[in-house]
Order: sequence, then structure tokens, then C-alpha cells
Amino acid sequence: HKDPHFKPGHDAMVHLFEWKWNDIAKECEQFLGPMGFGGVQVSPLQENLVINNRPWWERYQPISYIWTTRSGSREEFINMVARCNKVGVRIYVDAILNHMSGNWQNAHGTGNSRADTNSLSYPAVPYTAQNFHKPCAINNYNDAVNVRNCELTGLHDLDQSQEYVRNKLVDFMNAAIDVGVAGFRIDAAKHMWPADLNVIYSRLHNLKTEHGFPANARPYIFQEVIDYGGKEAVSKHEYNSNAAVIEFKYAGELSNAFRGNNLLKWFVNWGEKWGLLPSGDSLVFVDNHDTQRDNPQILTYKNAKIYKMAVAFMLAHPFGTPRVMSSFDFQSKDQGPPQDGNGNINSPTIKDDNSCGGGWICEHRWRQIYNMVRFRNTVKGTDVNNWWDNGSNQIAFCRGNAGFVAFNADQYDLNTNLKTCLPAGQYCDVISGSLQNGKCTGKTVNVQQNGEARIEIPKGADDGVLAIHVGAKL
Ligand code: QV4
Ligand code: CA
Repeated sequence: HKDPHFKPGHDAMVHLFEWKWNDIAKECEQFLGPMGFGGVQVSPLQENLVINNRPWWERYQPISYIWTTRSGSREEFINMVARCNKVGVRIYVDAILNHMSGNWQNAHGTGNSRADTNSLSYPAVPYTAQNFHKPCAINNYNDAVNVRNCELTGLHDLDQSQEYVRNKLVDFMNAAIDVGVAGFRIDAAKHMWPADLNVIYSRLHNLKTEHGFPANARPYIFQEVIDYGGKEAVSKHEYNSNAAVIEFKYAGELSNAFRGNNLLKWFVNWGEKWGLLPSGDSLVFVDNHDTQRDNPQILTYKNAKIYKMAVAFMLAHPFGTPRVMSSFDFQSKDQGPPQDGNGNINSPTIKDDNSCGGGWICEHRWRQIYNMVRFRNTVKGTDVNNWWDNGSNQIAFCRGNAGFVAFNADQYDLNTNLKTCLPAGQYCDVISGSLQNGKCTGKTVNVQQNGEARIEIPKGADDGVLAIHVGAKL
């Protein structure tokens, strides 16, 4: 369950947070496929509670396993998965297995199902009170039983040790696998027993060859276990034997350093030496839909220059399976996606320069980000070599003989001759521009016969990164 099954020539996934299925299908065809993205994490598929003013977080309050949400209908979902697979882009579903909704008066769902939440009755599944843990509040992260058998912010906590509950969850996931999804994000995995999860994973179908997967392929599973390395009863190490884990420490350390609280030179041994899980077990990222709202330490689209540097570092470095965040603009924590007066989600608009409008940020359409996905594809299979740093926040490294990247996070210019490891010639810096019709729209870097080049990143430059690779040679 640790292989994302990206197609050759594709790498990295993007979380298209709150996008509609039809818009994702179009995005796969028009942008993600051609740009070499590996996959999309989509918002939850299961029917959720309709909550006043339609905050984004209503999607994390399931009411049934019917595939009707504000992202679209069952037919639209199936159509999206097929169209994305066809252009080499995988779909990963955000699966909420830990709980159903919290208490709500007159609860009704996005598929019109009803529930009596106060008596833990969800007839559209159906679940009754006996399928849940006896309600208690999670209030002690030093007690694994409290963390796993009580309610996360009042969300009714399913008992995954019951065969009946397991079967409901497995059937839901298998139905998604059968229409072609490549895997799942496991929401709130910390709040479920690893042994129960392993039984559930073991019962999942293989991915089907008819959707372009290899024979006997297992679904990719990446589990949400928030573990920054502090002391808590539950740790990420309990979860990475059978499936991948979302590496929050990775995200925390990247933001910390690019904010200026740790020197970039220390990234010379970035990886397990920092207390991260093994690379093959790690889903890595800079920000996610929670941390961009509730963790002021984490970099987001609102800190554009250093955010792009952190994302570029993630994509340039071989550690982990990277996930790019794609947000909608928000002013307050609860604000839902761009929507009309009836609560229908609006589609993003796409401008001439590739960027999005209509309230959608689309970080994945920022040149500094999508060109680094191409970089990652081009250097695949190589290691980090010829690390250079200035003893501070200017760093550079090669990826075999295929790519070279440099960062300047110091408050003074970077202007020096560095080994690029690339064959001699003219290269287009894919951060300041792109190679279009044989011409570079950004800076050109001249690599000498000895593999060295003059690398310049002035302190006030728009971008604090420079990246060149053999796929963008003039
Ligand atoms: C309120 C009170 C509670 C009270 C409850 C009683 O605050 O004290 O017990 O009513 O009914 C929303 C509201 C929250 C409300 C709750 C229940 O914000 O105020 O409780 O609903 O109605 C998202 C949001 C949550 C939201 C939830 C469900 O972040 O705010 O709660 O959706 O709508 C830990 C976990 C980790 C988790 C993270 C947020 O270890 O697993 O907290 N992350 C995932 C998702 C996240 C999602 C959930 C889990 C829940 O990434 O987006 O929470 O599915 O770190
Ligand atoms: Ca639980």
C-alpha cells in the first residue's frame, strides 16, 4: 500500500481541495496530464451533513456512503476517474473511516439522507448506536484509548473492531477502487487502531488492469497521523508497516527553515536523520487544508515568495511522495469554497497566463511549482549529489547529471560559480520562465565544459530559487 502507482512521466499529486468532479476531469485533461502531474487528492466522496453557511469542514461530517456531495454526483465522479486515468493522472479519495457527523438538529445530507445524530442513528448506511463507541470526548493525547475510542470534536466515533462496521467501510472503498481510484488518504488515522486498519486494508481489492494499473497492484494508502515528534501516546511509527503516513514533521521543518528559523545548510542530510519516516513510507507536503488555517508556523500561498521556495525544495529533493496544495482564497477559518447564493460551488476561471480566478488560488498553476513537477520527472531515479552551501542559507545541489537547483534565503546576493553536473550548453531557468518554442522566457544559464555555471540569485529577486534540467536545454 506504499506505491502511488504514478504513470511513467508523471509524479507528485495535487490536492484539489473542494473542487467539483467535472472541473477536476477537465483539469486532468487540460493541465495536469500535459504537465506531468501524477495524481489528485480529491475532497471526500461520501455524503456529508449540510451545515449552515456551508463551511468547508462540513465535508468531514459523513452521514452515509452515498456518492453525492457538493463536488458532484456519482456519475460525475465515475466520469472524472476515467478521464483522469486516461491522461495518466491518478485519483486518491479522502476517506473518513473514523467517524460520522457530530450532533445536529434536523440533520440532512448532501444526498438528502436524514439522520438522528443525537441518537447515533444513520439509516442511510445503516448504523445505529451500537456501531459506535460510547460517546466520550478526546481530551488526553497521552492516552491511546482516549484518542482512539472517544470523539474527535464531537464527531460520533465508529467502532472499527466490529465486523459490521469494517464491512461497510471496506465496501465503500472497494466500490471506489472498482471504478478506478488509485488509493486513499485515511482521515484521522491516529484515532483508529492500527490493527483494525490493517484488517480493512487487507480486504481491499487490487487495482484493476483495465484502468491501466499493473497486475496485483494494491491501492496506495496514506494515513493522517499528525506527529511532529513530540511526546504523545500515539506515534507515526505504529502506522508505517503496511501503508504510507503523511509526514507532518517534514512539513514543519520545511516551513521552519524557509521562515528563517533554521539554516538551509542543515538540509544536507534531509531525511531519516531528521527523525522522518523512511522515504518510501512518507507522503510529504508543505501545507494542507488544516495547517494553512490553524497553524501560523506553516507557510502557505499567503507567503508567496518563501512558500514557492519551500515547495520547490520539496519537488527538487527525492525524499518522499510529494503533495502540492491547491487552495481557495480565504479570510476566515470556516469560509467555504467559492459558491453561489444557493450553495453550489463555483468553477475556477482560468486566465491567459495559466493562473486561476474566481476565488481559487491554484498553486499548482504557478509556474515555479508546475515547472518543478517537470523537473522532478526529468531527474527521477537520481540522487542528490554535489551539495553546496555557503555555510548559511544559500544552498545548491545536483540530481545526477539531469538537474541542478539553487536557493538563496540569505539577505544578500548569491553570485558564484557552481558545479551544475549538467552537459555544457545553455539552459532555461524554469523558475523565472519556461522554455517555449525553443526560447527561454526567463533567465538563461550558461554551463561551461567543466560543468560549472555562474549562478545568480539577487536578494531582492522575485524568486529565491533557480532550477535547470536537461529537459529545458536551449
Ligand atoms: C463543536 C465543538 C466541540 C464539541 C462539538 C459537539 O467545538 O468541542 O464537542 O461541537 O458537537 C467541526 C467544528 C467543531 C465542531 C465539530 C463537530 O469545527 O467546532 O465541534 O465540527 O460538529 C475538520 C475541521 C474541524 C471540524 C471537522 C468536522 O478541522 O474543525 O469540526 O472537520 O466538520 C486532530 C486530528 C486530525 C484532524 C485535526 C483537525 O488528529 O485527524 O485534528 N484532521 C482531520 C482533517 C480535518 C477534519 C477531521 C480530521 C475530522 O484533516 O479537516 O476536521 O474529519 O489533529
Ligand atoms: Ca476512533
